[in-house]
Parts: sequence; C-alpha cells; structure tokens
Amino acid sequence: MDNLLNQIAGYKNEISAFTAADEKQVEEFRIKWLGTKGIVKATMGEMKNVAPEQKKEAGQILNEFKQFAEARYEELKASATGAVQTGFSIDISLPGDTMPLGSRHPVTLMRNRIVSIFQRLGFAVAEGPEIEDDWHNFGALNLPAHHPARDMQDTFYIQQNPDWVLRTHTSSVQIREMEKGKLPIRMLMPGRVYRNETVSARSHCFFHQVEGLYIDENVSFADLKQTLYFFVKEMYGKDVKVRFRPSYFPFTEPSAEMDVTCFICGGSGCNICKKTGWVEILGCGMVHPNVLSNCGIDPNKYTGFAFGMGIERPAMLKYGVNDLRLFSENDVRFLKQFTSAI
Ligand code: 2U9
Repeated sequence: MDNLLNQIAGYKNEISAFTAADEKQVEEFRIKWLGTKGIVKATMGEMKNVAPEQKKEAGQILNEFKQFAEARYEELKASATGAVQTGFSIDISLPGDTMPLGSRHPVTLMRNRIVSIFQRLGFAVAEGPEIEDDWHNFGALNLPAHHPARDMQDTFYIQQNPDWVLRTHTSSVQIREMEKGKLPIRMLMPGRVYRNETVSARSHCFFHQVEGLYIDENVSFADLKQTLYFFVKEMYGKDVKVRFRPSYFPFTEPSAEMDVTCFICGGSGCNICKKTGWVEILGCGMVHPNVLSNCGIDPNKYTGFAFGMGIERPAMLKYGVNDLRLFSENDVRFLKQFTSAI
C-alpha cells in the first residue's frame, strides 16, 4: 500500500508538471495516462495486490488519482483549444480585412497634373525655401525697394529680421537656379506662397502656384506660346481656344495673361467665366533683361520665358470646390472624397 501511495504521488507530480504546446501533445497525454493501456488503468489494476482490509481506502485513493488525471486532461485541452482561437488558425474562406485607403490632397492632385505635362516637355522640378530674403523675393526680380509693384503682393515680414519675408511667389526659386549659372535652364517651380490677405471663400493668406522658366540662346515669344498651347491642350482638351492679353509684371517684358475658352460652359457664358466665355488661367512673359543681369546671365546672349499659375483655382473648378478655406482645414470629410481621384 505504501508503495502504491508513493507511486501515485510521483505520477501526480509528473501530471501537474506536464504542459502541452498544441492539441497533438494533449492527445499524447490522454493516451499515456487515460488510454485503455494507459498508466491510470494500469494503476487501478494494482487493487488486486492490496490487502482486503485496505481495499476501501485504496479504492478511494485510486479514484481520486483517476479524477486528478482526467481534470488535468480537461485543463490541457481547454488551453490548447483556446490558443487556436486566439490567433493560430486562419479561416481562409473569410473575406479579407479592408485596408483604409488614404487620399491625395486635391491641391497635390492638380499640382501633379500640371507638373507631369511640363515634365513631358523636358522641364525639371526645383524647390526652395519658403522664408526668403528680400533679394531673392523682390530685388533680383526687378522689384527694388519702394517699387510700387511690391504693394501688389501684400507681404508677410519676419519680425526678427526685416530682410526676411514669407515668399510671395516661387520666382525666388528660379532666381536661385539662375544664380548657379548652369544654362540652359528648363525648370518648374511648384510650391506654397504667402500673401497678407483676409481669409475668405475666395482669397487666402497662403496658396500654391506653379511657375516655369526656360532660358537659353534664341528663346522667343513663339516658344512661350507654343509651350503654353501644348499645356492647355493637354490640360483642358484639344477643342479649347486660347487668347493672350497684354499685361504687366516687373519681372517679364513683354508680359501677357492667357485665357482659355470657358471649360465649364464651352464659351457660351456662365457664372464661372462671368458671362465672358473666357477664363484666365496664367500670367507669362519674356524674362526681363534686368532679371537676367541680376543673376549674372548676359541678356545679349540669352533670352527666356517664364509663366506662373495658381493651383487652387483650377482645382476648385475641376473638383467643384466652392470655398478656398476647405483646402487648408484638413477636414477628413472633405479629404476622403478624393480617395479615388488621380
Ligand atoms: C523669373 C522671371 C520671371 C513668373 C511669372 C506670372 C507671370 C504670373 C501669377 C499667376 C497667378 C502668380 O499664382 S499667381 O497669383 N503669376 O502671372 N508669373 S510671369 O515670372 C518669372 C519667374 C521667375 C526669374
């Protein structure tokens, strides 16, 4: 009887210490301990060797041992099945989780459209700082101090240094490219610019523009027109007509503004074109000789053309946005409407 008690105590320790990594090991446990040829059954068989007066007590101990082994088996089974439920099995017939799709900002979408058209003509993209010094934003662009045209662009000045401004156009990037002295230049400058204007549905204190610059020997106004015709056909379709109106910019001479037949009403007159049938899309001109000299380029040898256009307005027309402020509020209800736009 003592032998049997010792044996059962040893078995119980072994059972308690056993752990199963998976269902297969649980089954191995069952066979070893509770199977028809298992240890529990074999130990029960020891009853026949127990003295008659101890049989009652031995019976209770053996039953308790059997229950102990069965309880451990149930425990092992439950935890092995639990592990499966918490992530190790995959039901490949279930529909997949949908990944939330981000979206590009409508200003980025329009910028990319514009940039990709000029890239096909060989224009490279350049970027530059948004805080500029007076020379790169104004001086080099034929806008010396007190030039009345500086008032055309209400400027934000940086308080710590009155020589620094938030750039009012990306022309400052072109100046930096020209100063490098590597010609010819065929570049596009997209970017954010700042003007001190009251924020409303129709105007904002910052917006985005794309400017272009082409400088080489013998660049003419005809090159400017042909380049912009190509842009307009690609952007608005081949049926759109174009007109140039004389204009004034300090950094170009001659200067012009370019209109296209209204792509909303087709030229018959609507609210967008103010019943004129024409929509202004960009300003342009031949780079002023003073600007070339300011950057160390000989205006007798080189000529160039430049153009500039805002991005928000064409984006508003294309995507039907009626308030400029929506572009900078980052309201996800607005932004997620562009998930499928390209
Ligand atoms: C250099 C020389 C000349 C860039 C130009 C315009 C005309 C123009 C406006 C369009 C709408 C700015 O976003 S907007 O408000 N721009 O009309 N921009 S010519 O001329 C340059 C640029 C760089 C060195």
